[in-house]
Amino acid sequence: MRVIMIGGSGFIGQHTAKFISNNDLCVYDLVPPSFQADYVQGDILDEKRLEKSVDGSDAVIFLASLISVPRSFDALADYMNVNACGAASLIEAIKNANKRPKKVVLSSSAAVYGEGAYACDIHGKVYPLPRTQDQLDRGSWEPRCPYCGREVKPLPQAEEDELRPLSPYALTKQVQEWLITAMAPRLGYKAIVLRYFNVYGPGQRPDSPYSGVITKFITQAIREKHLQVFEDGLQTRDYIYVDDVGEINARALELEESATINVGTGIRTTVLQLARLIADRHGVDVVVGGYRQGDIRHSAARIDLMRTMLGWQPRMTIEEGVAATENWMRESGQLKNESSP
Ligand code: UD2
Repeated sequence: MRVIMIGGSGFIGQHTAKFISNNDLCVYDLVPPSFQADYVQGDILDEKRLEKSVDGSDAVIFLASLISVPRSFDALADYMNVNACGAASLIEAIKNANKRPKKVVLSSSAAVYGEGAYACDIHGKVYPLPRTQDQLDRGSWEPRCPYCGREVKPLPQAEEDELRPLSPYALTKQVQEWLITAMAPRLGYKAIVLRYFNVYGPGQRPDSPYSGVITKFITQAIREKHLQVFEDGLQTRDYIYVDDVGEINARALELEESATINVGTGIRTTVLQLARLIADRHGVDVVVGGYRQGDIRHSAARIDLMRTMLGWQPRMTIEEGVAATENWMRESGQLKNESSP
């Protein structure tokens, strides 16, 4: 099968490549991949060049996106251009190709759920309103029932839940989902939307203020700085190791039907647990306080579809994954430049 990975040179692409190496693989990206594959240098918005690369491919794995929730508030046009227009550009390319691909696997994000669904003792399943600036300034971190104002308990995020994106980033992922899914029957491909939860592991950029929290904390700990945990640290995320995600992408290529599937572990970890896990190994402090605009409070996946449709169960525990990530950061010399943030 000829597979084209668009935006395939990045963090998730390099781990996906290991699991699809038995295919005829092509990477379309601005920078060349670090692994063996045909390579076309190109911009996601260059429809003509994209069309040439897509033409004749059996499947597309679409990984080209800007990924930071906080940065998306300051770079609206970039996020709309790369993420939303990028997906539109792919569709134009598919539409105009002589031989269209039969499958498109989209890397979407759990961010599309926004704050997600919660359980209220009185009102059952509810969708809390986004936390207001005033609530956050007062340190009132937990979402509340929109009807009675009581604190509510987070439910696992399920694929059929309402989508209520809370950041420009999340909105662009929803646009990608909508475009890729809605155009599938018209253009004759199957759309497999994968909603990644918090992906981490070797290859993730550690040196930017917008890096994922795990590589950021490991960087701070190795540099003997304190770890800055936002809110009260009891917010939760579902962290999934990047090799697990790579294998899931490979399995998604085998699916014969369109589907939308969560990609997580189903396990909630508080940011404080994560910080302590890393801080204790290094003997550094954890400092709690402050908050980030647009952050949701709780996030964990319901993974029944991932199990049944992809036959998959996550392998790496957070302890093993954090250790493997730290080894990679040390061995690959990621932290040589001490002046970077
Ligand atoms: C991640 C992904 C995003 C999306 C989403 C899906 C990155 C950079 N972002 O967003 O693309 O797919 O997951 O669930 O991978 N935090 C601290 N201290 C810090 C930095 C972060 O306490 O110095 C907290 C932050 O407030 C949040 C949690 O750590 O509660 C995770 O933050 P993140 O930036 O790693 O990821 P998130 O969930 O915003």
